[in-house]
Amino acid sequence: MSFTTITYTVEDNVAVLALNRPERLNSFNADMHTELREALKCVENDPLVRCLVLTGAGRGFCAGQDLSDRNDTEVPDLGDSIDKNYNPLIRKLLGLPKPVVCAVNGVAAGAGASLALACDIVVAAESAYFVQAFCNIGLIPDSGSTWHLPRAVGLPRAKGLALLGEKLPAKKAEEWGMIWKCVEDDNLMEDVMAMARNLASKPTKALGMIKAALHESTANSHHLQLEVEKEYMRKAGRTKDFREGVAAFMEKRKPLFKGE
Ligand code: T3D
Repeated sequence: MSFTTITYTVEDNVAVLALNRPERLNSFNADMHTELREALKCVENDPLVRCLVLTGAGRGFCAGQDLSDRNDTEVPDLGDSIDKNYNPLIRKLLGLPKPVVCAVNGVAAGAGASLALACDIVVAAESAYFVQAFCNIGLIPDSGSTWHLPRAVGLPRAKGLALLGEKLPAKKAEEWGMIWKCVEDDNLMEDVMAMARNLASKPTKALGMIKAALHESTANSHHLQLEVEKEYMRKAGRTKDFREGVAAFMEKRKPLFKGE
């Protein structure tokens, strides 16, 4: 498959998707949204893909919407843009029954920051930073940021970030619990790929169910969540990987999970 605004490769059961418009800090345009949809379909449907790594080409991760597409005199319907492009992208990532690791290689601004927050595990290079840039141009945080941010860092910090639109360095994002960890710039891809290969060797179906159960917990009472756990446990118990996990434990060997 050939793409122009992203790159997509698969190796060792890990798909690596890189946003690839470095001259615009990988900001989103219509073509990129179309190609992202195509690539995420491949991730979802390819049984060989058991983990996705999302990153950016060049010095930035993603600077949100390409503002040169918004620089005209017509009043745009941004709700339409959110509905057609951003919300489906975020929903797809959250609903993907496979782990998604985000390697934040540089600035993540606007919807680029929201994109990172929608991934399951976020690892950022030390020189990277996050900006809720929306308020700087008269917009509001989108792509799930108003949902993820307060849950990740608490309401007072979420408000500070969203209202001030200042840079949050990766190290501070780690201290605040907004991301999994911050690593030295030179180690970013090596660390992320090691993590991704490890995730890809785990029982994929169970990982998908863990992700879904954790997401569902945010809307459920404790009582209801116990029921959710029961149902996923029922499904997990029927997977081949569960049988393999128990057999390997009993035989004192390393399990060989196949994502089945
Ligand atoms: O519209 C809808 O559909 C609704 C949805 C909206 C979602 C959103 O994401 S709204 C928020 C949009 N994003 C921003 O407001 C961020 C704008 N960019 C910046 O604030 C800064 O560029 C950064 C903080 C991200 C990085 O700063 P810096 O100093 O490292 O780089 P720079 O010099 O500003 O940018 C480098 C180049 O990338 C530059 O081009 P040039 O001058 O070299 O030709 C710059 O114009 C371009 N660039 C950066 N961000 C964008 C962009 N071009 C278009 N759109 C961008 N978002």
